[in-house]
Amino acid sequence: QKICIIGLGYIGLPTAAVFARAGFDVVGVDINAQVIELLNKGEIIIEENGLPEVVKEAVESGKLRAALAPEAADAFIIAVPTPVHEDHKANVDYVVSAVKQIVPHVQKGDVIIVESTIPPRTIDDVVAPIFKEAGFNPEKDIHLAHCPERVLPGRILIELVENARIVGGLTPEAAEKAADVYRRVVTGDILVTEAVTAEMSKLMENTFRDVNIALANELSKICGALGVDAHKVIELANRHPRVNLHQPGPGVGGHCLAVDPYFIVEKAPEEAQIIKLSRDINNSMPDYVVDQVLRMTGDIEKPTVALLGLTYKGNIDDVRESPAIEIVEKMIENPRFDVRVHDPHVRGEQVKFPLVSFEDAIAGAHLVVVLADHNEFKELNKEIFVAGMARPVVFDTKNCTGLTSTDGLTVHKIGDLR
Ligand code: SAJ
Repeated sequence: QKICIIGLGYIGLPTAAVFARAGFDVVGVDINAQVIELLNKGEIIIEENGLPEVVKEAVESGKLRAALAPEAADAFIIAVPTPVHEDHKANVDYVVSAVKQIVPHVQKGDVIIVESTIPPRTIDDVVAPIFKEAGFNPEKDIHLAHCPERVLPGRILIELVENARIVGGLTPEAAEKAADVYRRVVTGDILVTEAVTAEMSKLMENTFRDVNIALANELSKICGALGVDAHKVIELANRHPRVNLHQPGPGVGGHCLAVDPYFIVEKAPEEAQIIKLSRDINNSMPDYVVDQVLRMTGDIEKPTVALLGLTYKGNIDDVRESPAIEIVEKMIENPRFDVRVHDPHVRGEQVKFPLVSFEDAIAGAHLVVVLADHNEFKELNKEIFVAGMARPVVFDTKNCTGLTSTDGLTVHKIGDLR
């Protein structure tokens, strides 16, 4: 069986590799010529555990190759981004153009799967009509489905195979046909439903997490105002068998949690109250962090502040929608600070400001702010800071370093300043 996958990013590429490993003939399509050229040599530019090896093997076996244009196949999988516009409305342009791109190659009986996250009703109201216009009966001639990806960056190769998978068809038959495709690679349960239910389920998964993180962030602000240790409260409350408070932090980033809830708000603005407020609370965190930094350094005329970690979470190289980037930019703009930035996972060309080594970042600094929970930062010990900094103060916004205030070192967490 042949599969054509449109979009070779964080989802499309591992998906292509996993299907190739399972014996499918896979052609991966992307608009980025560099990605195509590299992939055909068995190389990739994204960082993901285990991915380089699986891709290399798939390309060498001849089961995976890359091309700039789609080709006829038995199944098509669309894995392109769905960004949000400035006004927080979903931008499904990439999905629409991917669908239009494959239409000339689609034959009756083919399975067409959209994995990209899409607002509720997009399969019914946007994708199906494109096939109708092209002369297909979308309910009879083809099998159209939405199968949202639910993998966690850093664990993509494991979760692609092991997670339960929602398969929502435009028709029950479409759902079954799409499910058959995933059954060849997925060991988790395949959950068959309607397209619109699949769309809504995917969005609610990420919304659930975003709302819960907002609750944790609000808790940390409340604790800051009342002089209570938020992390201790979370630790203790979570010993209740039915409570699972999430972790506060410098904000919510990435291309999923910081975006998907808006797709629901857009479709039901009157009803989606908690969802909207949660987005606002999480978006307020970078300013809150900068405020805390100002208070920690208020007594120094032009403090040197080392900012460690730029990615939206630890041990990845992805800076999309990263609150850390927002914090860095706000601090660089503020003439009060002398800012130095370091991230062991980020390359200089990914960001608009200079990056320095860890040693250069902390040398002579008055404050270190940890903004991502990379493993590298979890291994740092007190002596490194005491020896290198002008004033050894660490603001651990991710509560990840394991450092506590002891002789010679002051450690702050989110929300611990009154
Ligand atoms: N975060 C917190 N506190 C927490 C947990 C996370 O502040 O307690 C922050 C992280 O630092 C990060 C953001 O939230 O900035 C998002 O990170 P994440 O690890 O929660 O999730 P993503 O965006 O990497 O991946 C999510 C996952 N969704 C869920 O866990 C419900 C993943 O399974 C989805 O496939 C992915 O979104 C997606 O593509 O939709």
